Amino acid sequence: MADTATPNVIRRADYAPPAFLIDTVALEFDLVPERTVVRNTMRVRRNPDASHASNLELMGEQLEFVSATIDGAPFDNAHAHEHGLTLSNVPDHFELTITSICNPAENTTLSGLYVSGGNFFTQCEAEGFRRITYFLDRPDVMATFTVTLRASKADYPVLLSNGNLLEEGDLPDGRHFARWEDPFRKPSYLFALVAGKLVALEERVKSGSGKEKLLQVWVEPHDLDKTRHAMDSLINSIRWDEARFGLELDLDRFMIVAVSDFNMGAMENKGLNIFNTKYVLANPETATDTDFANIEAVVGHEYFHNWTGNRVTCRDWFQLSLKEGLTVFRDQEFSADMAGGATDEAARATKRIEDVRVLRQMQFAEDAGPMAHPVRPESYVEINNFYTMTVYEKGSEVVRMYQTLFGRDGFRKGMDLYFKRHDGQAVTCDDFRHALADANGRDLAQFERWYSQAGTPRVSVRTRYDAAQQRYSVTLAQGYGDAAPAARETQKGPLLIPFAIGLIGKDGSDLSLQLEGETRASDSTTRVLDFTQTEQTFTFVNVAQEPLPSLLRNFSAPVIVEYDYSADQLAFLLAHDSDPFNRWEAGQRLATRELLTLAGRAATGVPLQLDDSVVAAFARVLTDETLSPSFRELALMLPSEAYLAEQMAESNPAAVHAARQFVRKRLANALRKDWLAVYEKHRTPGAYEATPEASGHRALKNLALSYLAELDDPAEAVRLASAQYDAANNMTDRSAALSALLNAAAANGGSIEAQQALDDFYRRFEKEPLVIDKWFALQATQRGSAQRPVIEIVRKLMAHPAFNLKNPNRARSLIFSFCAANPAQFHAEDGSGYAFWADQVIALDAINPQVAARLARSLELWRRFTPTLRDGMRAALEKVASQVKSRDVREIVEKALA
Ligand code: B3K
Ligand code: ZN
Repeated sequence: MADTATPNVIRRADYAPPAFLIDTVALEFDLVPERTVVRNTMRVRRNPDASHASNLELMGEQLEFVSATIDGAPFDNAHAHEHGLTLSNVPDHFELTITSICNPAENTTLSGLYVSGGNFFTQCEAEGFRRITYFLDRPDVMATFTVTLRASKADYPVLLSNGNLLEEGDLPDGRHFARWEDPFRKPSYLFALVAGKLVALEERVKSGSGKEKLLQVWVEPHDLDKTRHAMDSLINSIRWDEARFGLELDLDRFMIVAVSDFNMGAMENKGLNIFNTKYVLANPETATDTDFANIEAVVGHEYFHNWTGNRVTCRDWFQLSLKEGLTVFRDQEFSADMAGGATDEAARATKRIEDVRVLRQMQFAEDAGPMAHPVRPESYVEINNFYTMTVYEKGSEVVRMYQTLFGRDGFRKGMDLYFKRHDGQAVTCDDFRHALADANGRDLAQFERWYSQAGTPRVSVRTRYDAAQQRYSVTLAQGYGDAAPAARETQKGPLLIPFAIGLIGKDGSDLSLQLEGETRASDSTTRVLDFTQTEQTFTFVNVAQEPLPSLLRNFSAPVIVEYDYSADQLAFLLAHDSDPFNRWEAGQRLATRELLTLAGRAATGVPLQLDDSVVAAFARVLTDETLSPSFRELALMLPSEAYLAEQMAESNPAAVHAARQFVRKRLANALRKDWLAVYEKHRTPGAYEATPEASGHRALKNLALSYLAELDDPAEAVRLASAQYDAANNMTDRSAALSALLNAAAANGGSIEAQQALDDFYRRFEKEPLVIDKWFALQATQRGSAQRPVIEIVRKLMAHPAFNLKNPNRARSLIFSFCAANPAQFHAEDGSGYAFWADQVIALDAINPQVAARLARSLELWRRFTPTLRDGMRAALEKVASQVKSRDVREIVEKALA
């Protein structure tokens, strides 16, 4: 219904090849902030594989058309309109030159060519190139680009574009130029230019075949001391892609540029990656361990796109996961290898747990609401709304399943075949699947459903032990439960689910596994079952004792497993499972179940109590010195409030908050001595090191501090946190101490120590925008109280001189942090959070639709909440729907209300 009511729905089924192709592009830019002139000369020809069209329809937005010539002669049959330029009755092949003007200074959308901090930057994916010049701005039109940049030499001493620098020199009137050439054909979304006052950290490395490569990380001069980690991450990425996939850097030069105004994380433009400063700049004083890890992951991600995305690109935007799912999988594997190599399963598991936590909290929620869509969507109104958790994170899980099915070597064979077949092409998710299938001699027709069906699959498990026959049967049944309407209409049949399983004996060790019909037990104590039918039974034989099943080891498929474990069984798995992921999972299941029961009680006003056995299970993890600190930190962290609220039949954020706080306080008070001991033991004195080990110690120590801040008498925690704040030589410890002080003070409406630390933090880092973002975010996500609701603090901060709605990082640090990461305060019964949300979506809509649309999504699950909250959210959504202008926000709110 939404589809017919909304105009301009783009459908996958309507794909048609372009009527014309463009082989070469020569761009000339005269860069002036308010009035940049772009001259674009293209070699155009009719596409032999498309149906005939007499007109050439070029896309263009927010451009002032100046002139068009064909083969050097003025062309009068050119008609400029709101969406582009129509050239009527064009020849079969010709050289087309178009001159147009754009206004980068006024471009607050940060899509196309824009000015940030006095420098020029571009962002073209998905459809920003048409805001720079008229073009066939679609990924299946691939051309080679030459780019000439001209600008004032004093104002823009550095002029960069894709590929290799051909020449540079001076021009009259204090201007200069640079000419760049990218030897590889590419779609327009990978075009980039940068011009301004920037400096670079440089390094020369030899690639696998012995060729020398120039690597540069470009930043504003005062940030040069924060580039080392990004450079190291880039070098590690280059080495890793050679070693793991045999993929070499194909250009002589590879550049990363940091910009502080950026809509997302980073962009993989060919040879000229443009990054949000957040994912480049780091030193121990300004960046946390998480920041260091994120920088490594994002630098890797964008670098890996050079092959998965750039050399082989997408035929159309419905295939987005072809490059994004695959590249997320590659960056996850890179980070895991960097942390634990190929064999340290415990270290790899830390990364896996973090990734799965994000998937379950964010992607499962997406799949349960009005924006639910398959990994390969069927339709969209605004493609920028489909850079989603489903396309990225579920897409990555889909790619991971090939590796789970075929092993690392089989996966590598599939990748090799994919590049052999498709290098230089714009292809589809089907092409990728066929390469994996053919390289491994397996029919993967059923696997296609992972790309076309939305919703989170549920696998329910029944087990039966026959002691006399020594047989253990596991019956798996798959379905989607009560799926969201948007998901339900895509569901056609059962999936091929690689279901990894182990069986655990009474002493906690793995039993050997032999399936019925096999002549002997397999070497591995984990088996990946090919689960392909709606219901299927797998029978293990020679099972001498009744085992405890360890299900979906290492999270072998993006599904929800339903199995009725007792609390004792979960505690046993938490203590013994040889699969580190499932050890963590057992603790999470135990905690989730307990927390949901408590939230139900809190919702109806019944007093809360926590079973001693749960406290005991946590105590064992806390004091188990054989477990790595990072694992303990993950295992002792309770599921997030957002995740828990989503699990309730009717989401009740206040009840979830009450329950979770109750458990945190109970664990804090009951295990006070242990938390203190852990706090002392895991300090990291001496110089800061960003290694996984050191950051594991800090994570566990700071988790202990956060629990200590929950004590009924927090005086000791406040003393420890203040001392840690003052003595910290790194941002991880300093921000954790500040957060502990804020939360310890919340119940009393604030404290002197917390206020002093906040003021000190601001003064200390006034000149570091990324740290000031943290200062805003810490306040927006802090715990509130009846006397001091966080909305009041947020409103006040909106008027702070350092707040700036136009800067996406700053908007995210205050507004998104409050609306999306502080559920108990945002969902206040009085609707104050929703009113604030509506005002901000509307304000952002006029500045930057992409950022506004992201914020708009924080109410999409409104139907799942309690009646009062539901009414408040609907009213706010209706208000936004009646006022927004952009296609981006309109799609989100209309889908939410439909
Ligand atoms: N490909 C870009 C995302 C572009 C988003 C456009 N709205 C970054 C990435 O995934 O690597
Ligand atoms: Zn990407």
